[in-house]
Amino acid sequence: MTLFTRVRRVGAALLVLPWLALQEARADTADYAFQLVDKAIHPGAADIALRLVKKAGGEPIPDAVIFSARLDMAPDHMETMTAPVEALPSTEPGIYRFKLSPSMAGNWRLSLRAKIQGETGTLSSDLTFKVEP
Ligand SMILES: [Cu+2]
Repeated sequence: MTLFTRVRRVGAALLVLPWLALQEARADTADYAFQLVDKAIHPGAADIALRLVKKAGGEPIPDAVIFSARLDMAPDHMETMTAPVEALPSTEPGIYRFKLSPSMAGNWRLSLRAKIQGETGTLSSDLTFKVEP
């Protein structure tokens, strides 16, 4: 079992938490956001880097635990079209790397759920970006 498989099982367990608890948790982490560092992504396999920052001040936040990551084409009304997301080792504090394998050009959404050190809530973050032909 890979680390990421285990991480995803934790994510699945957390998804059964009552909806209200999730809403409450999100308020605790509203001060944080993931930002896409890479801009050019093409169909196939692409290694990308995300920066996790505190919105006020923009300082990088290390050691967050991303327990769920889903890539789909919801922005182009193809929510059921998903593509693999693989977590890669981080190379610097506050940077989180993934291998994405989008199958076609168009607009994609990366949905992340993460725990932040010292915060009790769950950060729920959706990033949309264009995959160029
Ligand atoms: Cu599609």
